[in-house]
Amino acid sequence: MLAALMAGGLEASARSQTAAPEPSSSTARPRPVFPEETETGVVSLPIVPGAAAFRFRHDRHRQELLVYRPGSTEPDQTLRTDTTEPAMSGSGLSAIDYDGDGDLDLRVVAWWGTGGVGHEVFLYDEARESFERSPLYSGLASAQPDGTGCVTSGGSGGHAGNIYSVGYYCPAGAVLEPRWEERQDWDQARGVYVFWRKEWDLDGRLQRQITEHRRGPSVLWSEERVRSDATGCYAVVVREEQAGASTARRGEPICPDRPPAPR
Ligand SMILES: [Ca+2]
Repeated sequence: MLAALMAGGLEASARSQTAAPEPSSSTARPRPVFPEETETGVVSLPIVPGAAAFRFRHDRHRQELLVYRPGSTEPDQTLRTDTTEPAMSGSGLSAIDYDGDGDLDLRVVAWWGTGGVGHEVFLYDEARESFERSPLYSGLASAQPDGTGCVTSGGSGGHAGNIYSVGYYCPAGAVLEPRWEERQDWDQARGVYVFWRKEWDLDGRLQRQITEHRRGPSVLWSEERVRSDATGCYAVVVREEQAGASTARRGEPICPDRPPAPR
């Protein structure tokens, strides 16, 4: 599922005709902090709010990120940075709170292109005063943490942003689980963009699924499936646009004979 993200625009999502569920927290979305580049290559970043800044030196050639705790003159930690491309500018290093614990975490640009930008992410562990690579958040396309540990992630695959995939993901143990995902592809045979949106509940059950055939600003055809908690079945409504008139009809309900397999 995450692989799809790599191929597929956050900006495109903003044009979506369906509203995304808001994160449960009212916390303001964190913003990345970029260090001031220096001639020596040693840069400072605040990690723990109110405390002295850490210093870092990223050697892209050796793929090493040296970490200096406040007051240290020698590196306290060496992190491996598996980066395949040069940063767009500077060291490629910045800090943002991924996991929502209030401390900033490190990220290093690992790849970038028209599909977005991917980072190697290192979470700060305040108890250990050290950083650890996060397999959970590393490599996601254009991930934007929302301050709760969840991230929006996705990328554009072309057609001026009309081909894209984007989703909202939250940690569940060792994986990120989707809360919603959207995707739009071009269907050459029909000459339409096909748009999908799926929404899951907190137990991982698919609650709602929308499929649309879009041409320009018009939705020519759509199908919406909504799950009933009482029956476990999905009510189906199909809408069609023909000769300027819109029709809607109920389809046969879809009743999975067993609950969806855990993802
Ligand atoms: Ca953090």
